Amino acid sequence: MWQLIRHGLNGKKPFQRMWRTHTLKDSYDVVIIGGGVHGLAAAYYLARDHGITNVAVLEKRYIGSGGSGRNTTIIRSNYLTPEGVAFYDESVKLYEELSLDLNFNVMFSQRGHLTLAHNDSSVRTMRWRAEVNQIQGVNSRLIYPDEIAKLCPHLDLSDHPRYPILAALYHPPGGIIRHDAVVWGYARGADQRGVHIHQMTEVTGIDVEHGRVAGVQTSRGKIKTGVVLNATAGWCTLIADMAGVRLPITTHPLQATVTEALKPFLDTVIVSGSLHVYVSQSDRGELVMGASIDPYTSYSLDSTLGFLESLSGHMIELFPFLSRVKILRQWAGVCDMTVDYSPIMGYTPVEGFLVDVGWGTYGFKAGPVSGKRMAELIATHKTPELLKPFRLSRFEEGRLVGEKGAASVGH
Ligand code: PYC
Repeated sequence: MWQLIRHGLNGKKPFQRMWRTHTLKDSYDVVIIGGGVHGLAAAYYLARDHGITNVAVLEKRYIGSGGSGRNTTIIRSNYLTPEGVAFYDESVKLYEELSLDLNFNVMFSQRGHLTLAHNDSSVRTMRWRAEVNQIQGVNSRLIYPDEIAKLCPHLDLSDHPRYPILAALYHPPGGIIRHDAVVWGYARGADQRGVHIHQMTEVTGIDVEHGRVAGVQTSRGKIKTGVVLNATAGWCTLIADMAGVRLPITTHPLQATVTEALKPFLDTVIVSGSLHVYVSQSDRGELVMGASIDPYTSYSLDSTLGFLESLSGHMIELFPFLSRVKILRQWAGVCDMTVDYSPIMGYTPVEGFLVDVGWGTYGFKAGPVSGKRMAELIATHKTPELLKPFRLSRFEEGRLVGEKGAASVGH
């Protein structure tokens, strides 16, 4: 506040930049490809927890311009697999402390998260999720229409809708966050500890010699390094191909949209797997909404009318009074999907080339934990327990982590 007033009065003195620009050095100890929440968090924890600061984060556009700036900002840990629940739970805990940790307000609003069940089989799945969550100490439980009505009185809870609401998985710690603030906070924290953040720096090749990473070629020159972390979303297979590593991933668009600002009425996050919608109300009053991934592989960031029509139809089934509300804007991101809806983290067959990829529609909520644990792996050369289930080799070992608690993937 005082800073704003001072700035207004002295007019000319610009705000201090949150991170600096640097010339690209010839070599770094660690090169992180991707300046989203995952790459920046990994850089931050490498520096903060392990004193590894000779680190470059390479971003082909501006930081947060990929999935980190395109998601619908939902944070939760009410997954189905024990591996997923433990992993995302650590992320929620890190997010709870993040404003203090970064000394930057990331506006985490733990307003509660409801996943609606419209038929007997989804009630069963929600009960199953609640039990897995509770066994692992995660606050989730099954609730019924009388309690749902108290949390969200505007939902159509009558018995006439095509998809009546029978129950919901209620997850009080879930909520939404300010995604740009998370990216900027991690960037500032990493920069303050000596990490170099290079925006507008595209990776064009990865040098591998005798099965080991030797360097990275970029649009601004070559870098020598022994450790490369692929923390990209959308283009992770293209980057891995440069190192000669094939990833079992396909890439799909995921669209989202917001309405005009409305008087606050929605205090929780609402998700319906059967209707393929999720919605929250932002602090500006807009409804932030999304649906399933587009059912075709593509790198397209186009918005389609088909998406908007089906999303609006489903939203009106849940909230009939929204039928006259206007759409303000629409956008898309690209999601790297694995067959088990779980990410891939850790070593690859190329020594020194690590991945933090396959984040589908669940990447933003995992940024802190993946950053922290990938940093630990790079620093200690020991795979943390939380990361082991998500190793690349699980696909050839047949040890998939079928994560049916992932949203917006239309199981
Ligand atoms: O997993 O909560 C989720 C989610 C919301 C939107 C996309 N994924």
